[in-house]
Amino acid sequence: MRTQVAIIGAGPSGLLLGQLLHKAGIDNVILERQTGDYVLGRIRAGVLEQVTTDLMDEVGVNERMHKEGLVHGGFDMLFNGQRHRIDLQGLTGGKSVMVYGQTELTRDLMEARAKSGRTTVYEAANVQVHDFDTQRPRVTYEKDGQTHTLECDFIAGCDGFHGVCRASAPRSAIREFEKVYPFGWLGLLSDTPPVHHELIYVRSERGFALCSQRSHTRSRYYLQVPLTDKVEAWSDDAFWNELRLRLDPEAAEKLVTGPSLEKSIAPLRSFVTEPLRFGRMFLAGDAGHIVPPTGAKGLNLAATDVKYLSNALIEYYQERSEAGIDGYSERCLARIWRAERFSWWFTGIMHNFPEDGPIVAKLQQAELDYLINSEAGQRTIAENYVGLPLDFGG
Ligand code: RFL
Ligand code: PHB
Repeated sequence: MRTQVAIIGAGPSGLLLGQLLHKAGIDNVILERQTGDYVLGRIRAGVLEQVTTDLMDEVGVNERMHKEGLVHGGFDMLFNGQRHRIDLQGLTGGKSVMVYGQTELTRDLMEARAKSGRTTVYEAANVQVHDFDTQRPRVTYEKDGQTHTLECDFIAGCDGFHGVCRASAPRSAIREFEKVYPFGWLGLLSDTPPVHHELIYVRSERGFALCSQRSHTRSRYYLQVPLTDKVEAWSDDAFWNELRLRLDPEAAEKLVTGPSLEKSIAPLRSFVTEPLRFGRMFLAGDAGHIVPPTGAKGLNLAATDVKYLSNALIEYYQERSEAGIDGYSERCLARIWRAERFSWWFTGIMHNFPEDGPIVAKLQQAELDYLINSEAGQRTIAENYVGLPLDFGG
């Protein structure tokens, strides 16, 4: 088989890249290790920045998103027992975010992919990338007991943090920056009405909590937990009791509980790979970087990476110019580091770091107190949360 761009991974970055290239008439094949249902079963992001919804508009996969997505013009921060609203719209000249689950966005992109007629191979085993340092890269994979070869012009590594593409880059050409946090997030999904119409980010002495949602009838909650905790040890009752203890009395009173549909623990990490290009192979999304989820940036960064990458590839095919692909890594990394900084900082002021001692907790409280009482402070949070413009910094 031959194609122009071989895309590894059918998560949001691979599917969105496939759609952007398809719209520009560029042939592409997606190879995914798992089944489609498995990919859809992963409960992850919930908050889309406007740049992401704009991209979904651009590829024409937006009908259900605009019908079912919830536009949020602000969110609450709870600390020292008090809730404070960050008025995203008022502080950013009218910008907002949209609450629409990654599962739904992925499902919409999968349906559009099926309609596009381009090839997607699910359950592609033992995917390996070859010769990306030459003009004629290849990808091999196994399907139904047979080995296949996909010849291509470029390889897009959209295969997430544990993927094969980054792992195949020569160690001498790659630099990795990593910070692993000493706690994880225990998430619970339930068919219960959200405790509040907007999100609540909670800093409490018992640890961070987040009240999020997927719809008016489906809630998503998170608790900061030690990395040693096992999800099996957390009964639904234990989760709800602990959440209540981290909320303010009004929210604790209002909280509607119910059986969990899903419960899992995710570790928190900041991670960046430099560069994001190795000859004719590019990394995009979680394959190249990870942010702690506090800033809700992971999926949005994946979307902007593939926007930059599709622009670069379209420029290559339409204008025979390599300027875009040459600049891809640097351009993406500037945006990635800004989001990494915000996510690291927001994680740092909202979580408990018991090993750092009581002075750090006091300093966190003082910082939050300053931010919330300063319009400049609130604006800094708001403009980063809604997402910096694509051309920020030139
Ligand atoms: P994905 O989604 O991991 O998809 C990669 C795909 O590649 C496949 N794959 C392979 N295929 C073939 N061969 C191989 N060797 C392969 N290895 C892997 C995998 O099966 C998979 O299908 O990466 P992608 O597309 O870059 O998307 C990134 C996002 O999924 C991620 O950044 C977000 O979910 C992060 N995130 C959030 N982001 C936000 O923008 N807003 C949020 O509110 C938000 N909340 C979250 C989050 C992530 C979380 N977890 C669990 C990590 C909340 C949580 C709890
Ligand atoms: C979610 O709804 O899963 C979610 C929302 C906001 C975050 C992280 C996760 O910052």
